[in-house]
Amino acid sequence: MDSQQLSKTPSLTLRLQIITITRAEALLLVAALLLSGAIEAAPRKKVKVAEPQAFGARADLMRFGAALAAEQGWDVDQLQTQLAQARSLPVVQKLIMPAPAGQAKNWAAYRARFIEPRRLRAGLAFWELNEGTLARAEVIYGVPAALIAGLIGVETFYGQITGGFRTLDALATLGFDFPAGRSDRSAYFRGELVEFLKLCHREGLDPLTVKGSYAGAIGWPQFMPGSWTRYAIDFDGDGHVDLINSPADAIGSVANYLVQHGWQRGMPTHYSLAMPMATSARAQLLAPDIRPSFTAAQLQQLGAVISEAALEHDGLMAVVELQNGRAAPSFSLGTTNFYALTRYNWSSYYAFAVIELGQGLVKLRQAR
Ligand SMILES: [Ca+2]
Repeated sequence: MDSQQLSKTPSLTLRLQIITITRAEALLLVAALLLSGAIEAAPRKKVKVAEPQAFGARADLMRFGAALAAEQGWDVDQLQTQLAQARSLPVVQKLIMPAPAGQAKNWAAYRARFIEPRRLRAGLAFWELNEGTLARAEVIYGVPAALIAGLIGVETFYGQITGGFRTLDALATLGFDFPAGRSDRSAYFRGELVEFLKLCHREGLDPLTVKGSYAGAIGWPQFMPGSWTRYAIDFDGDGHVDLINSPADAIGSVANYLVQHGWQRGMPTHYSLAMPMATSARAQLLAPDIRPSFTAAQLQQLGAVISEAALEHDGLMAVVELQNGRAAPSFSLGTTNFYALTRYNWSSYYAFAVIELGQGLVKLRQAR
């Protein structure tokens, strides 16, 4: 989730990467690779990385531990002993680097990863099992059950893929051995390590056993520790905020996160739109990226053709672009609620995957 924000810039669409080779060139390349056997081998090829190294009593981590223990009134030796067992993971350093250029953004391909039969089946089972909780979250927070179910499905396949990195290792690596070659976010990760250790203390978790993503996101909804502290809630009433074992806490926490990031009850996430032909008008419409910036009247003045519902929308909208590989891109109008979804993960593709997985689940439920 919001660990992703570290890699995000305000101009998402500007960062989209475009394949510049023609179809004929691509076919030739594929043929050549097939002949060479490289395609067979490519997907299995593992990136070689160095072995993990225990931090041990490294001075910077020990100073960090001493300061935190003093501030929190914890046992210094115990904390330093735990921290010394953190491992610096080269694979985490690799994963935090930006994706290599040259891959075309393709909404259909992205969508197919998430809106597919296995995930839909798992989502249906999740919804049935948690029907009352999802309905309660919708009543209290105004976030549709479909959207919460869609989001948890995209994040972790309904709790099945929550990440295999020890959170202590991930956060210590990024906090104390942040790789060179991209903007330094080590201070952010040291802050998350503090939040993680406080969270473990508060909830009685062993910091050496908690696992999550390479960036430190944890549990069913993949909250970073700081987000857990700020936005997670106890939604099953057992007195603990448990995003690792309680789907109910995850459901309530996702809804609360979205509300805290601007979600408004009853507002659609998006509307349809036909773009104007004029290049300058298009550029103006796309300039603010996914930040809602235009009224319905302004959109019309710039030559966009918008739906009846969008005409009546009370609030600002953004023109959202999804690239379709080498085919023409798709455009839609994102509302404040669409923007709230992208606060979870700063990507229009992500937000639409969440929305469409939710819609797929609704259809399946109606067809039962
Ligand atoms: Ca709970």
